[in-house]
Amino acid sequence: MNTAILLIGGNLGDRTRNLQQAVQEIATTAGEVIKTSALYQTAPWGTVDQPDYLNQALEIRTPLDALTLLHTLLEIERKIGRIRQEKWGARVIDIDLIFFNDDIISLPELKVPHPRTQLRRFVLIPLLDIIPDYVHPVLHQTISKLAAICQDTLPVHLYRD
Ligand code: PH2
Ligand code: MG
Ligand code: MG
Repeated sequence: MNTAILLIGGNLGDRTRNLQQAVQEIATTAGEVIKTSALYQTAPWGTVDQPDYLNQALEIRTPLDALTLLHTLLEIERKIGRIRQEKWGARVIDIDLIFFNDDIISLPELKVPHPRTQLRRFVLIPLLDIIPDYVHPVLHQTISKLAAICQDTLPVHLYRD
């Protein structure tokens, strides 16, 4: 069995419902959902001219290897209605693989740990809820430490429906 950390997010349509559907699909096709963070409303990173996102971090236990998991997650994105357009543009659902065990993977289609994890509060703050003491396998610092030193200032707020 493998432990994977995912970040899900979206900023179009019924955001809460889309995240809920993603969690449900992940549970049925990718693996058991062990931990879920709170939902966070987050300012868009990258391209600013788009609505705020909702983001949530998940820990799952999965029998799938990393590439099979990636393809399974992309299939779930398609099922929920994602149309891939511009990089960093608005989307109904995005499911990113952040960590996979303590593995370091560098393939054209998959980089793990996700290379921009430490630069983004919209990733680090949800991760703090579920794995504050996890040591980043490349940077050798905990999520708590990475969150404390992160230079990103974009707002991330606990979301209440
Ligand atoms: N995802 C992006 C680009 N920008 N900004 C926020 N706040 N949340 C995201 O999930 C996000 C983003 C590309 O995947
Ligand atoms: Mg993403
Ligand atoms: Mg993605």
